[in-house]
Amino acid sequence: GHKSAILWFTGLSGSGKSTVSVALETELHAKGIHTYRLDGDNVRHGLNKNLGFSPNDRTENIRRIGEVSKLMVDAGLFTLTAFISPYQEDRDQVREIVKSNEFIEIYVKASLETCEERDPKGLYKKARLGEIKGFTGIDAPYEEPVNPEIIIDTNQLNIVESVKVIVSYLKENNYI
Ligand code: GGZ
Repeated sequence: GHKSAILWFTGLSGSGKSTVSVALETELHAKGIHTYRLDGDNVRHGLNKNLGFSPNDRTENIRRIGEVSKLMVDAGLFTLTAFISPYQEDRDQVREIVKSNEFIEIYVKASLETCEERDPKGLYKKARLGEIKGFTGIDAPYEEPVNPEIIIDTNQLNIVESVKVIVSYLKENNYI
């Protein structure tokens, strides 16, 4: 058996949240664990398609994702969320609506320099040129997690190593 929880990935655009969460999900499936992954592709185009990137809209984005994640955890799923979630207060708010051991904050840490170098969608370049306003890390804030359960430094770790760190945490804390 296992004890379901929200695996809340947070970090800059390009830090590796999506990549690591996809790889972790594959690993959990191999262990027979049921999961659901929430990311921009299935949330910002559906449930949250009326929201943009203003501070208020980001807060509402995270609030809704938190509420949906709570329902999924109640249904017995490991829920993996991959959103920048730049505000500590918003992440803390999600932590508060579930039981204390049901929220695992995973800080996917990479320097802004690294993220900007990766720039898989060319968005940092656009932000630097002023074509996108209010881009996280450039002209909008990212508040580093104060007390995350797990830190994944993707400047140092590859995907396989990153997944191992999280799986070890889940084993040591009797989630799986
Ligand atoms: C940050 C933006 C912005 C702005 C569009 N700021 O690399 P991506 O493309 O796939 O990840 C980013 C994604 C961030 O959406 P989230 O829902 O995770 O953000 S938040 O938690 O802050 O609500 C990026 C793209 O959307 N994107 N405009 N201005 N990222």
